[in-house]
Amino acid sequence: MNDIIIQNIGALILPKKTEGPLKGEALDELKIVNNGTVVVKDGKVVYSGEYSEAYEAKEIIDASNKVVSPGLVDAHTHLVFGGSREHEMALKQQGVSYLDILKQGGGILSTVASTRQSTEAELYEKSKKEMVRMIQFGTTTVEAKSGYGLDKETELKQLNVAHQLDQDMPMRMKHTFLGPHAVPKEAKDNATFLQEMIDLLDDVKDKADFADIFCETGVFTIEESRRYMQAAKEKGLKVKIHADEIDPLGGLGLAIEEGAISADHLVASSEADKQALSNSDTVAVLLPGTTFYLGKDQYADARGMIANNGAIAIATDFNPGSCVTDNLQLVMSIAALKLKLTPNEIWNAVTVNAAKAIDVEAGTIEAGDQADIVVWDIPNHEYLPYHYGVNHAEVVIINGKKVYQNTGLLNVT
Ligand code: IZC
Ligand code: ZN
Repeated sequence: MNDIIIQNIGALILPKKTEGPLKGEALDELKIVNNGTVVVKDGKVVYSGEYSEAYEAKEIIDASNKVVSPGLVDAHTHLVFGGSREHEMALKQQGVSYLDILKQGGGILSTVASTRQSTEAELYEKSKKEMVRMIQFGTTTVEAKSGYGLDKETELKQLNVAHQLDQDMPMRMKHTFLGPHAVPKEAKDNATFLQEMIDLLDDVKDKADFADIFCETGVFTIEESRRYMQAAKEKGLKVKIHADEIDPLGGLGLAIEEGAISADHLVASSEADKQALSNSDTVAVLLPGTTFYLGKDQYADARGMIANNGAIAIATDFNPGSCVTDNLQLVMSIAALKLKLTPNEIWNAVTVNAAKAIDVEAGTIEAGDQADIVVWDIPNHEYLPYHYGVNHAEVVIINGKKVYQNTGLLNVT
């Protein structure tokens, strides 16, 4: 007997399974089946496609007038951290920039102080709450970065907490070491600190899938980033980079040269670097929620990157400073409004392409796939980015199990 049949699906979103990420015009291609059926058994998809009555199951979910999609993949988050930075909001209102706050010892360094002070149990409970919220918003796979320790003990503490959550929580996870996220106050100089983080790669390489670095004015240079990425690759880690978030240092070009699995942010990337995307499978992970939250007018040039045959993914960048939301649906709306992505491009960017950016088999609903599926209470696939800032997820299934259902109000008739 099957476990679940989702029946009469108004619109069933079926992103295409491909070897590499969807690039250029292919990003706008999305299969949508009207009146579809999905069948789930033992954690896997048994059938997905046109309406079928050939199956029986213990539970039937009627999805008439609703949309069903793969669970969302959030390919860039700073999930585990101590404290919060609401006091920075007033500074921002007074016009103090993100990098100036960091230079004054706030920003990332303020979160580093809180994370060092937090126990593993405290970090676990706090991050678990965020994961619960992510699941409620329809995210079923998440990448989690370290980077608020900037010392061996705390970086390992963050990675350990993330691995404990990976074991305990239903979501699928990927793990990233972001030791070179900022230069701590006690460091002698940038180069010495970077070498410490390179030396740490041996200690973290079994706990991380990726090594990441913040390449930015006042943080790490292009040359330092290259040194770090090459050292990480020698240890067998795939590499990522926070590139051209604020200043156009050339991080995207470096990522492509070094064969990074993703280059993230890319707000200020040069034309030449964007053109280089055409011959590369490096995924451009765009984080428009961050641009919005930093109050900037200039967003990443997603249309230009797609015109250059680039591969685009969209993620939240959930973190306590520059994008304090774990709602990927909201970021899908910002992607529509500010990056001018089409609904098809947006769905691909938060499913299959996001999965490629973190090297995970996710983002599709085909027979044999792990059954990570969301039922959305919306009439069609274009509706989600349109009706923004709210939660449209009605049922979330991870590994074939219903893990969330919106049960509505209490004591209201
Ligand atoms: O805590 O501010 N950009 N790192 C690089 C961040 C944002 C996270 C933070
Ligand atoms: Zn980030």
